[in-house]
Amino acid sequence: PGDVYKRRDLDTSLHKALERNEWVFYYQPKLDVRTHRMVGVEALMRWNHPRRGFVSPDLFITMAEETGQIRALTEWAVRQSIADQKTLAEAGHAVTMSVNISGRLRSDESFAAFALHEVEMSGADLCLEITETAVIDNPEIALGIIERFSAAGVAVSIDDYGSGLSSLSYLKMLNADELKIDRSLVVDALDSQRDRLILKSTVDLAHGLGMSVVAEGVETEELTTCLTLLGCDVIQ
Ligand code: G
Ligand code: MN
Repeated sequence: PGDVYKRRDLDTSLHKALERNEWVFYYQPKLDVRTHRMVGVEALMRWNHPRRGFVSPDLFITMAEETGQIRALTEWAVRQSIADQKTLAEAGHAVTMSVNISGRLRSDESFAAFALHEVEMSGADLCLEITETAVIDNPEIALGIIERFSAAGVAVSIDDYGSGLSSLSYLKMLNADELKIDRSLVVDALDSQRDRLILKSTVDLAHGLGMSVVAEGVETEELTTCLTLLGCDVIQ
C-alpha cells in the first residue's frame, strides 16, 4: 500500500513538475576517440522533486509512459535541448544534442509533427535516441516517422543495444546513423575476452551497416584505449 500512495502522490506532482520548473537536464559528453573532441552530449532528464529530492528517471519515465504524460515531458525535452544547444554553440561548443525518445512516442504522428517543426524552426543539430520496446505497436508508422526525421537532417541512434531490449531484428528494419552499445556490454571489456569478442563483432556489424558506434558508460582512460582498439568511434 505504501507504494501505491507513493505513486499516486508522485503522479499528481508529475503533473505539476513542468509548471514548477522541476525538470532539469544533466549532460553526458560524447568524445570522438580519434580527435579527443567532444562531438555531442546526451541530455538526461532529472526530476528535482521539492520534498523527495531527485527522483530516478527509471521511475518517473515509466510513470509518465503509463499516464500519458510522456508526451508533455518529451516536448519539454525537445524544446529544452534545442535551447541548451544554442547556448552551448554560442559559448563555442557546437555539438550534436542527443535526446531520448520513448518507444511510446515512436508511432505518434502529432508528436513527430511537433518535433519536426521545432527542428526546422531552430536548425538544431539533434540526434534522437530510441530504444526498442518489446512490442512495436505500429512498425510501418514508426519507420515512416523515423524516415521523415532522417530526411530533415535529424540523426537517429539505436540506444541500449545489447541490453536485451535491442536486438538484431531492429538492425534489420531500421536505417540508423548510430549504434549505442549498452553499458552492460562495455564495462567488463578490460577483464573479459568474451566481452571483447562480442564488442568487436558488434562494431564490425554496425560499421558494415554504415553506422557509427558509441560505447556508453566509459569512465577510465584504460577502457577508452581498449574500446578504441576494438573500433568504437565515440565514447560516452
Ligand atoms: O542517467 P540515467 O542512466 O540514470 O538515466 C536512465 C535512463 O533514463 C536513460 O538511459 C534513459 O533511457 C532514461 N531517460 C533519461 N532522460 C530521459 C528523457 O528525457 N526521455 C526519456 N524517454 N528517457 C530518458
Ligand atoms: Mn540514451
